[in-house]
Amino acid sequence: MAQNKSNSGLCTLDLLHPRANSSFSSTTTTPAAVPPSSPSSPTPSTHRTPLMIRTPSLYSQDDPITAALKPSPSETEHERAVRLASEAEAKRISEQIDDDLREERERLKRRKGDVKLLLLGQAESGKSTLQKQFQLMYNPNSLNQERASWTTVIYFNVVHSLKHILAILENWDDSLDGVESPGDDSNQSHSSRRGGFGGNDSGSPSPSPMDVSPSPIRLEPRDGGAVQIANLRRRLSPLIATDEQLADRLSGGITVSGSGKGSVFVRSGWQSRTVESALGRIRKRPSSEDERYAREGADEQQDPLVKEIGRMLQLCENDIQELWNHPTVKGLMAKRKLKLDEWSEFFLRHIHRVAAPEYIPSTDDILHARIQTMGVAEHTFDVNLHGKNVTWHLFDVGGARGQRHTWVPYFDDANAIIFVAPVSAFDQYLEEDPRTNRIDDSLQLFTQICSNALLKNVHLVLFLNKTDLLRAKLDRGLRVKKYITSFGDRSNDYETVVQYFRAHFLQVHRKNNENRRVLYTHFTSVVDTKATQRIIGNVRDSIFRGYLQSAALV
Ligand SMILES: Nc1nc2c(ncn2[C@@H]2O[C@H](COP(=O)(O)OP(=O)(O)OP(=O)(O)O)[C@@H](O)[C@H]2O)c(=O)[nH]1
Ligand SMILES: [Mg+2]
Repeated sequence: MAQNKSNSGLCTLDLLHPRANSSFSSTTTTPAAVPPSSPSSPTPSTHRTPLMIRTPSLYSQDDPITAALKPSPSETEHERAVRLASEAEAKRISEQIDDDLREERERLKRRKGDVKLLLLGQAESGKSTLQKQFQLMYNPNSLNQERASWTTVIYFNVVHSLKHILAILENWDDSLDGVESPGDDSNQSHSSRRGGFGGNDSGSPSPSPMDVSPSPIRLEPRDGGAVQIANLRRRLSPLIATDEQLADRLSGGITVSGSGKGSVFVRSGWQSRTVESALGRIRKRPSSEDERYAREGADEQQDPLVKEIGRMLQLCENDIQELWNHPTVKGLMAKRKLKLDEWSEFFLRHIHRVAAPEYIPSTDDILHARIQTMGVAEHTFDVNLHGKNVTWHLFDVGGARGQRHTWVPYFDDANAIIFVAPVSAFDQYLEEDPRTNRIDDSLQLFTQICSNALLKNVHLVLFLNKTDLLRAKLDRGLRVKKYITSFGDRSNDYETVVQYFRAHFLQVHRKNNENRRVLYTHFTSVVDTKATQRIIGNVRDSIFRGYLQSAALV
């Protein structure tokens, strides 16, 4: 559920309480509300002449509020009926508020013993992917329930990637003959700072199962290649045109500025809202049929839009394969003139499966799917350790610069933070600020977290993430020195590079560590379920030890 802390704190609730009671209960005329110390207080039958039978008391005409709310002496029967009805409604609301407050107080009391864990880090660092790993580990049923709704995201990722490829190709139509040499990386200095990504920067380490069928036609570079791409563009255009509808479906019509890639931000709970919004557009099915769909986890398939795009993908699969395997596309990628995000490459490589009829995303697909988090999303699950059941609240935040102000209200009662920094991003720049190198931004952000007074006692864990993509980039020959000059002439191998980045984060921590707290560091690839779940187990144990000590439970 998306949280708005400023509206759910004790302070707000305490202010509401007395107002609700004072307004309503002092004016009610039902016998239950008559104060016991006021035997002569009005009953419904005496309401017409209240002044005559009321004795001066705390509850009577001395009280200006009571006086102001007093029925008029000339009140008609009809007016009286209306007034009584509205008083009854007011009482009902007042009682409902009391019930809500009682429930909220209970919830807060229960929450006191809970563990609150924040996932922090820049956009695309892997926070939501890590959250999915927690979900898989502690609440796998919930991931199954929302499995079908990920189809919309994955279709969006595919359509958006195709749109991006065709947009880049548009600018290269005139010079197709210059890009026929995949592997030629001589022109890297021309690479834009728009934030291209590892997947394709690093190239596919091995040909994908889907890459086996080469483009059926080998055309002359200039004219033939251009004609072939023009034909593909024409045939794919109805599919590409669904990009905005899909974005709209996912975001619920909310657009967030500052996302240059035209990506979509979603608030937590989007999974059920996407389904609801789809259901609202179609005729209600008989309940038995509904159950069957729910059982099969195929609710999302009821969405006519998603269904239609599934059908289009099926029809376009060969065209997508042809575009993806086109020598021009491969050449532009090799020259880093076309930069695709890691998820784009992942889903294009698996297009045969994604475009299949009745496609349901696998767990691996869900881990690779990309959708930006807006605000703060809370996920709750129970963790049993040494026979003790403790509720954990995981707060997954939006990492883009425009989202970071939403983190602060969660700082004051956090027990632990996992800070996620993508070490593969040494050659990438912020989408929000193309002048800022991503590693640099992560270090700045980590400095702010380490030095924040509200967080000085919080258990701190650092995930140096996307190590798989870092390894692939280095294997492909990308040089760290080119992007981070301070790296100097160190060896460009994986071990040297990760230790170099780690040392920088440790230094930030050391310089901002008055409380001498420990920093737990892990090298991670959070799309790797087995390795990540082992690390989550370690993190859970270390957080739990600190939690038990601070809660004086041992
Ligand atoms: N290969 C690989 N991909 C990763 C890894 N971690 C995350 N990704 C992918 O990177 C993309 C972005 O990850 P998210 O978890 O959505 O990033 P985020 O930090 O939640 O981003 P915001 O919500 O915008 O703050 C997704 O497509 C993930 O599948 C990793 O370790 N390796
Ligand atoms: Mg996220």
